Amino acid sequence: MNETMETLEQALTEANLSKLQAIPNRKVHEFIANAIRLCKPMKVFVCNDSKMDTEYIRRTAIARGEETPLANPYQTVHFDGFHDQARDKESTVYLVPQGETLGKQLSQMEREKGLEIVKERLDGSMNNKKMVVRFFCLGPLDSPFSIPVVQITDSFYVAHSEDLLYRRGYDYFRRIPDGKEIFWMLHSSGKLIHSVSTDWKKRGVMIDYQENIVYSMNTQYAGNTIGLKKLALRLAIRKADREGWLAEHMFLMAVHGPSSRRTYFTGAYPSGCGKTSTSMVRGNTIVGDDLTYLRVMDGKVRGVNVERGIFGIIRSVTSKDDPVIWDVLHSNKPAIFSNVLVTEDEGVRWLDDGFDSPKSGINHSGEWFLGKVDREGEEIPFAHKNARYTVGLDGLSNLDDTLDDPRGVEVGAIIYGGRDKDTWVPVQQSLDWIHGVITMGASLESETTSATLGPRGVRMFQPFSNLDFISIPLGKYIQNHLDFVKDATKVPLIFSVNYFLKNKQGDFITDKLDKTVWLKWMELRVHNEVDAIETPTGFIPVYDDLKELFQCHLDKEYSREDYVLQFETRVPELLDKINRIEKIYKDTVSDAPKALFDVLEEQRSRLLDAQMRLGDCISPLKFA
Ligand code: SPV
Ligand code: MN
Repeated sequence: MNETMETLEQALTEANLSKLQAIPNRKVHEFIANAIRLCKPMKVFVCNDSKMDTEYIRRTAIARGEETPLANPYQTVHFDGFHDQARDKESTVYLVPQGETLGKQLSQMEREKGLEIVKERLDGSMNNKKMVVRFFCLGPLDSPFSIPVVQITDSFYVAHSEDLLYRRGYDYFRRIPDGKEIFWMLHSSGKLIHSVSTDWKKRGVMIDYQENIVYSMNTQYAGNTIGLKKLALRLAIRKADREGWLAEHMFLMAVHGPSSRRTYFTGAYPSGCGKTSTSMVRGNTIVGDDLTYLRVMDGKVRGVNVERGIFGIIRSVTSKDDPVIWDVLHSNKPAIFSNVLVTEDEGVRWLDDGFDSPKSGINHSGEWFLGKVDREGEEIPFAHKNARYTVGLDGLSNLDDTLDDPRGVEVGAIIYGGRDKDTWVPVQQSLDWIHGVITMGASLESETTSATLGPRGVRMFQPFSNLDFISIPLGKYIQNHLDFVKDATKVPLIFSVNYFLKNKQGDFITDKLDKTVWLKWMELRVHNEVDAIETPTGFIPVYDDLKELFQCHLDKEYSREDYVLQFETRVPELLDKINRIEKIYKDTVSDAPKALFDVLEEQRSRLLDAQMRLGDCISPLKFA
């Protein structure tokens, strides 16, 4: 008998072994056997797609204290460690084979050295725990987009979350051909006290792209542990690079136009900048809120949602602004809350939920009371700013009916948006594909938020909202975008949006719901049904069209003053931005395409020309 079978027979009960043997794939067996030898679990549970198995995962997450039931019997709450509340960019590294480099923008380590650290940290990491083995599919099943994934974890919370967020794939694994590329995820929460990872100083996410394996260690926060989310995205970007498609940090939605026309949009915004809320805007339908794969098929760009659920930021979710999510979170659909406050009556509260602040409860710091401070003397808010909800999309009243279409949907437009207080207008269309890729995607900047560890509110380079996950040299990634549509007969439009413009006093100058109008305007542009004004940085809306759209969709009087203030071309800020972006690419991206510098230079000279004629701050009416 070979070593793999020996390990599996020793570690698995007969029932679990037979579940595994029903998947006739040697590599699957080897990966699991290797993980068993390394992590030395007390027991192994192989989860199939049955209700019995998935219910066992949920119940065990509760029994082990990783989740706690709430008053609503369909809901639970999970807490991550006090220092483990967001994605840890610093400890996320690519393991790079000798002689290779991914460029200065990506954090990386010599592969052999990284694997030594992995071995040391995972050795015996499950010796008093049960290992869960799960099978999933990224993207719809049996589709050109499908990627099968094996997830191993010792966290039943992780396994349970994935059940809400991804398509079950045990049966799919039984029928995939032997040579099919598979992604492999191995996670251990490490040592636990009160169900919380304690070795967070040895936290790490290590991406061995040579073997398509991602290791996640000593952490529980979903963004660091849920293999199918950002860990698989990093592998998918490499696969997409090899195969000529794109793996993106984007929502996918249908914007509903006149006569119920549905036009599909993707949108890339950094975490915490309105991506989920845009995909949920009233009067439209959602396909996905976070991850999209894009391929050119029969000359058209088509996209799918990689996931089937939402791991969303709960802060500021209110019944008024987010009625669909609000309803799901108050229904009998399964939901996991994380890092919210649990009240005495087993309800949950989150920041800016529209009610008076609570005085006490349980949160990620334990027993919480008003005025509680951390070790540094900082006041602990009643819930974490990055508190989240995990739900399946199937509970949403605005779910688009194409979610599981194996061919995906035709994409009419792509949006790039960041958190930018002083530069970009609320919405504009790029001059063409290349201009959009370079001046919007590759030039995206955004202020940091609570979705990652570290300081907040700092303007950072965030190309394509995907920098945290890009796993190939950045210049190559940009070139792939430029080339992507070369065989397309219909090229999607590219837009930028900015929901975060402020006036000199520091107040936002657009309303939260105004994105409704920007979406409707973009939809009309896709079909050439509305005019636009050409400015040095792109096409912006005509006042009268916006006025009508505001009236029609928000029942709001939109003033010419607001329009002028929001859509003025801020030349000095735009020139500063070009200088910043150009410098980053010159200094840190040795393979940046020449087109990038050319397109930025053209934009600079258009801006300088306009500045000479019209001044620093140019009213949109002057371009009309
Ligand atoms: C994000 O931070 O972009 C998220 C949540 O969507 S995480 O799972 O942390 O990636
Ligand atoms: Mn995200």
